[in-house]
Amino acid sequence: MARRHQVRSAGLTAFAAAALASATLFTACSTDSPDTRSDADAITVSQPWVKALDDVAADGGMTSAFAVVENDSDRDVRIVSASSDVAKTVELHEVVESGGTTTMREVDGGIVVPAKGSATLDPGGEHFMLMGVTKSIRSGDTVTITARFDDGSTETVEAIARDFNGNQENYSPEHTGERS
Ligand SMILES: [Cu+2]
Repeated sequence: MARRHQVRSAGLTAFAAAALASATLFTACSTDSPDTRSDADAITVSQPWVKALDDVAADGGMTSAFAVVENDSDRDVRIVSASSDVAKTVELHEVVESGGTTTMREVDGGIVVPAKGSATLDPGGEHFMLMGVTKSIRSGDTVTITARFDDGSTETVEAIARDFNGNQENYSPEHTGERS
């Protein structure tokens, strides 16, 4: 009776030791090379451009900016807000189909750049919406756009203005008071 009990507890101990060892291994693995970079350091923004804007309304015009955003880290990175030197405000927008028309609206929770992946901001998709633009932006001009990430770090890029007439999305009703 006593011997049998001994054997069983030895078996349990071995099992516990093995479990502990694998838990330790797992921990060692996941903390091997912690990515301590800020979101901005993990992100590369390329091909930034902005739609040229010729006629600016007295109360400010609107245009959109685009880029390819790559994430070199093992975690998703989120763009939570943005600003620009030529706009009063910049919103993060997406384009959605609604009742047969395409409409743009603010992205809920910001723009996600997946781990080891990228987000392509382009006409017809996610974009920076520059609102309250008070001067015209001509093809070839550069405007400064700063993206702010979830952890508070920021990345500033110079976007080149281009004439672009495709994908003129409708503005959703809450987008503007300029509807006639
Ligand atoms: Cu928009």
